[in-house]
Amino acid sequence: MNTIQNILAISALAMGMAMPVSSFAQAMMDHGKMAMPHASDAMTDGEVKKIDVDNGKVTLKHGEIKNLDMPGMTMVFTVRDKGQLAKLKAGDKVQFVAVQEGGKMVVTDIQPAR
Ligand SMILES: [Cu+2]
Repeated sequence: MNTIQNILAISALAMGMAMPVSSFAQAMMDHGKMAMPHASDAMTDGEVKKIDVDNGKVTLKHGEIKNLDMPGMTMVFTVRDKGQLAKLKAGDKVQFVAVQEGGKMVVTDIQPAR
């Protein structure tokens, strides 16, 4: 092994030892951020305008959705669990949680307002 190869081998070894630790720490932090439920995932108030059980869609007139940075409006959401629509009807006041998923707005939970 000549000197150049030696230096390359040593620096590769040094980088190999240093890199995984920092990227592991970074991955842990990112993962923690993603997995932790946000305090801002609180439920949003809304009113049911229209329900499409077959397609799992609901039209909601909603208040400000803080976690999506969205002002109040009337819009269509996809509901993750279609079964949750069975107990709702147009005119019902609801509380719901919406997230952005693959460019779509998805309601992950929807309950009659108390
Ligand atoms: Cu909206």
